[in-house]
Amino acid sequence: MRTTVGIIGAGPAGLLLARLLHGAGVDSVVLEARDRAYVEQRQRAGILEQGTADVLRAAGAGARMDREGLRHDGIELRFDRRRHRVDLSALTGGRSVMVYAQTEVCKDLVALRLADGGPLLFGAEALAVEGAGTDAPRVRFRHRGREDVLECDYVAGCDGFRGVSRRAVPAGVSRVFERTYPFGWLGVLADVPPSHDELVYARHDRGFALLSMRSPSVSRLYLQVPGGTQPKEWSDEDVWRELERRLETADDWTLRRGPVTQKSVTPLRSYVHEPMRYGRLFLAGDAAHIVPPTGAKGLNLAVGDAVTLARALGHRKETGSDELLDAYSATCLRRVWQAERFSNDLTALLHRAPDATAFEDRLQLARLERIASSRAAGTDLAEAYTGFPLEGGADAAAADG
Ligand code: RFL
Ligand code: PHB
Repeated sequence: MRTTVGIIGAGPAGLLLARLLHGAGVDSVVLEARDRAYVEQRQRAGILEQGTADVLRAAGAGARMDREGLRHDGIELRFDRRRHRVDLSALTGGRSVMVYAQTEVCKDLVALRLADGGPLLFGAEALAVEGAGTDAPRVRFRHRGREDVLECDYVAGCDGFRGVSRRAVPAGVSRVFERTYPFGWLGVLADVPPSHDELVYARHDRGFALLSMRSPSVSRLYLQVPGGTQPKEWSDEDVWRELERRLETADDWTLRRGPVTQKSVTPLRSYVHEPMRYGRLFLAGDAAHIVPPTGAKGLNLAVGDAVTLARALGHRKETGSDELLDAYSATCLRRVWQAERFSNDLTALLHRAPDATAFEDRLQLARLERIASSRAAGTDLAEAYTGFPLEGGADAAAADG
């Protein structure tokens, strides 16, 4: 099998890249290890930055998002039993975020890819990327029990944090920067209308809690839990009681309970692999970097990488110039590191470390007070939360594609 761009992984990064390349007249093959149901149903992100929503619209993947997604102009910070609304729009000159689940983004992009004529191979597991440093890279993969080879001009490693593509970068070239946190998030999905119309981020002496949503009738809730926690250690009753404690306010706000339909634990990690390119292999999304979910940045970074790579490959096709491909890693990493910084800061602001001292508790509260009382501090949070601009602009990028 032969193609111009071999794309490993049909998560948001790989699917969006395939769509943008199709628009730019660059052919590609997408290899996805899992089946379609897995890709479309895995519960993960829920918040799209405004720039991400703009990219999806310009790529022709925004119609259902605009009908069913929920535009949010603010978030609530909760601490000391008090509530403070961060008015994202007022602080950023009108920017907002969109509540639209990753599962739905993936469904929309899979449907478009199939309508574009594919190819998108489910159950096709990449085993290795070979010859990344040559002009003729190849992806060895297994599909329906048979081994096969995809010959490419370029390979896009969009295979997530546990994928194989990163391994094709020689050890002497790779640099890894990482931090693991001594806690994780227990996440539940519940069939109950959200108890607040915006997201609530709560700092509590017992640990962080987050109230989010998937739709007007489905809540998504998270609790900070110790590292290594198993979901089965928490009964539904335990989860609700703990959420009530951490989200409690001095006013008459109450938490609505409902049937829990899913429960899982995610470890928290920060990770960056540099460079994001080796020869003709380009890493995008979680394959190259991970952030703790606190800042809701992971999916948005994956989208940014896909846009930057699609633009560079389109430019190469149009002009024969490698200029944007050569700049790919550095261009992405500038934005990645801003998201790493923000995600780490917000995690530190809202979580309680197992060894936190009373002094550190007071500092957290002072920082939260500062965000609540200073327009400058609030603006800093609001700008980062609604998203850092894409170099070259989202519209320009998607219009290319
Ligand atoms: P993905 O989504 O992991 O997709 C990678 C795909 O590659 C496939 N694959 C392979 N295919 C072929 N051969 C192989 N050898 C392969 N190995 C792997 C996998 O099956 C998979 O389909 O990576 P991508 O596209 O880079 O997308 C990244 C995002 O999924 C991730 O950053 C976000 O989900 C992070 N995240 C959030 N991001 C946000 O922007 N906003 C949020 O609100 C948000 N909340 C979250 C999150 C992640 C969470 N978890 C579970 C980690 C909340 C949580 C709890
Ligand atoms: C989610 O709804 O899954 C979600 C929302 C905000 C975050 C992280 C996850 O910061």
